[in-house]
Amino acid sequence: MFLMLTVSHLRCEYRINPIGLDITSPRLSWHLQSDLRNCVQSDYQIQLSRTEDMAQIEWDSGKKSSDQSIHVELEHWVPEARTRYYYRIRAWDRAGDESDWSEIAYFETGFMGSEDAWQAEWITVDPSSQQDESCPRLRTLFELKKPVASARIYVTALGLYELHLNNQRVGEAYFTPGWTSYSKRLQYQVYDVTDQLQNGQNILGAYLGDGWYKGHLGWEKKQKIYGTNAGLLLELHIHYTDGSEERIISDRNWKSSPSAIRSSDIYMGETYDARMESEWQDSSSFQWSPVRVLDYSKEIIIAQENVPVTPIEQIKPITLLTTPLGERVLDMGQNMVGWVRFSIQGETGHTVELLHAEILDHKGNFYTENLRGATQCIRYTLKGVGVEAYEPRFTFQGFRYVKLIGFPDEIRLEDFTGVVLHSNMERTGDFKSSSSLVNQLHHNILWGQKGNFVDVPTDCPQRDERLGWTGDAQMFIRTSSYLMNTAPFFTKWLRDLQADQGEDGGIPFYVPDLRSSTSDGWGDTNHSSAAWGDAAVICPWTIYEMYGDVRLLAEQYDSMKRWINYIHAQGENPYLWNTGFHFGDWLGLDSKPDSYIGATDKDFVATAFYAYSVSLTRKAAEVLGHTEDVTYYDKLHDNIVAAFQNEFVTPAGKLAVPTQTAHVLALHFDLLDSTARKRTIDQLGKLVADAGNHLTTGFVGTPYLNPVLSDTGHHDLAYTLLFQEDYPSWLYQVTQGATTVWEHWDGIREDGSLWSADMNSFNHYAYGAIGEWLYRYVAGINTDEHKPGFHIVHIEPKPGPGLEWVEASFETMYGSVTSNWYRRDNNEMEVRVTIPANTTGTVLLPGADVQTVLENGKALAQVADIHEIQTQASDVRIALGSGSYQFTYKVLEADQALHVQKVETV
Ligand code: RAM
Repeated sequence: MFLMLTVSHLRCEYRINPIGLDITSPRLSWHLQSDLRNCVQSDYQIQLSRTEDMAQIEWDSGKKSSDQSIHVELEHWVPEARTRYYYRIRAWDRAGDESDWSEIAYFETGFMGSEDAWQAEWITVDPSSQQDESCPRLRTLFELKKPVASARIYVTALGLYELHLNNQRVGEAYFTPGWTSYSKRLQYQVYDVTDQLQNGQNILGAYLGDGWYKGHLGWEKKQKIYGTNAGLLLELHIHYTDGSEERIISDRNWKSSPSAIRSSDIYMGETYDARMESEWQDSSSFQWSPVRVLDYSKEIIIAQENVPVTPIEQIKPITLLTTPLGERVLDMGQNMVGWVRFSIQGETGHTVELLHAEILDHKGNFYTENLRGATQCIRYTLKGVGVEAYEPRFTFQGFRYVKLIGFPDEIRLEDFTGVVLHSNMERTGDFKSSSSLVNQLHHNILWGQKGNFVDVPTDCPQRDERLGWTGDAQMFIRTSSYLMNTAPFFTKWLRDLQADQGEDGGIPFYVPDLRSSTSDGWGDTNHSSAAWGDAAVICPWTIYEMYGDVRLLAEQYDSMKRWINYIHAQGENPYLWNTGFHFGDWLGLDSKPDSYIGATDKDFVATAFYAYSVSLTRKAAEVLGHTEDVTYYDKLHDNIVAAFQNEFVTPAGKLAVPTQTAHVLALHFDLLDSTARKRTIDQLGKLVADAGNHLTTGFVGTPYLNPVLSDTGHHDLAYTLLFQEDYPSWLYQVTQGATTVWEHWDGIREDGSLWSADMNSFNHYAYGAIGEWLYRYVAGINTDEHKPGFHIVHIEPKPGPGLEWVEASFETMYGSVTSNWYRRDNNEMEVRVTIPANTTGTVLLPGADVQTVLENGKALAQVADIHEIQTQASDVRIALGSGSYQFTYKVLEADQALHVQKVETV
């Protein structure tokens, strides 16, 4: 039979065939695909088996009448620990089609908190046998005498580990076990090593690196923040074909030795002496000495929550430069994060160095001052045998330029490869337009995400900081969730946020929080800035909207409430937040000279975010059915808004804080009555005009600036801001050759001088939050907060002066949404959209007359698949089912917003 309906893209907890889940009710999601429009799932069936042939069905949902196809739980079923479950799904749609069974996917559980978990012991190097700073190796040897059916390694470390089994690296993940709030939560990973075992003798070992656990961390460059000893905890579980099981565990019988990795540090780089390399089985360079058992908690160990960091792509240098100072520098052509893999041939004992920098200074020399104390240096000493290849493992660099020291006279570009590493999130968004500058901006935003989503959302990936700043995360979370599937990434981070939340409900400036992990404890000024701490609310809410993840919302709800309670308890008036330290509109251009803090009154910012977080927490309460809380937050919100108006709006309705950011926040958070709103909208237009049609906003105002302009009738102005190429603007840095987004609007000034080296990152995603406006407004792809996760897709393209076309796509949990629009000569407009199966959509055709719109050449009234047509002002709104549609029409002459002026693009 020819099937038109298919089920594909099987995911468990957002992941393809995950192993090591400790979730009692894992959620399954799938895509439905149909050749027909208007496809809605009527029923589904899920079957689960312990074998891939599905011979014996362990659990069967039966044909279940439901349109749910994301986050589906398996009712009345709990998985067993350390078990792989295969699953397949089929579906029926309302048109009566039935799909075939999907391909088979699987998920596998971890220890699930079972009692026999972690029989292994924590082991570490005995300090009496290793005094050097090298990364230790720990190993064990064992014999296998029977055929193996399957084998898994369960492993974690204090520090970072890299496992080797029979001289092969295990798995593809780097920087494992990942960075969490280590004293409270430490992830373990699970590897399927069935194929790496061999009959007879086997050798299993691990390198241990300092990593975030005990290497330099934070700008104060403290070491050993979480602990002093790198340690390993490992169990290898072997299932033999005869049904028996054996465990090889880390214990006092393991041996340790120093290694050729002479030192390694996330900020500082790696030093490697290849002369000291030795095979795992031999002891030619080092003695293998007894290990020490470490007394360390196993209670805090949790399964891996985030997707792992892996090498994602490779780039080749575009050229080799010689700078005016005579330095030999590779240009990778892209500010990237990861490292350089290189090959070299030379004499034994010769040392080469690679230094990494983001930019060249205005004279063209290699510039590293903005790295502050992070040396980012790779030092390699040759063994002198043939061609040697090297890449580091326990460090990463943020760089575009690589200074080569000690390399042979002749340098071949092909000997160098940039290895880009980041959390391996599925790419979901794509945006192309008629403007190559805007496309480059999109590229820069994407690379800002790649470089700063290395297990934790960081502010920067190069200097001695690289911290999970809460404010930056909330600013960029929606943009990042258009670009990639960030749900597991933020799930893990939000749990750390919750774990590091103070007893009083305060939220650290960055998560994982370093200070609460040291004996210094909480100081007065290291937590709970407005717009930073609000990440506790904005982030779970955004993940809920983007992925329909109610579970995460429920899990974070208590943390959200506690954050609100914290604010409520500050100051004398419980409805204003006018006490404490705040970053304000960080790096706003209207700041006093030499200040990082923009002109917008900090109490204004704090109170505005207070109201906003209460409004989102109220929504969360509604979703979660906490009706009493809904009433409470409603009232609280009213009181805050009243206090805000009393404090910051004149009786005549003028906003008393005369900055762009203040106007943007008051409008976006809906804090004004209609008179004040009208005046604020007009005044915002004037403020932007007074600044020569440029922005003056910092971290807090910028993310909402263009959305607010588009929402309040200043849409053309939003386009004007987008297309500015002189300072300050998004495209200024693009025209300066940026390949990532900068921390400062004027990181490199028009005269070539640089912002102070004490804080000048060229890879910082905060201002990249404009990406949200590109997807959500320009392409117009939006979800519906009442049907989150894009179960209803709203497509409202917003053309404007300067763009002739846009082609955007976004992979939702249900499948791919596209929104393409083309503004042709003669005012012809074409809008092509795709709504995924099992969702419904609305499409807004801007400047359209319902009489003249054609869908695939047919008048709208004749298109059977269209559910409803509404005319609103000069727009036509169409409600429709899934499928691809092509609308063409002539734009109404009067619609000014659509007049396209061609702008010069480079
Ligand atoms: C700097 C960075 C970071 C910001 C903090 C307040 O460290 O700019 O992004 O969040 O300051």
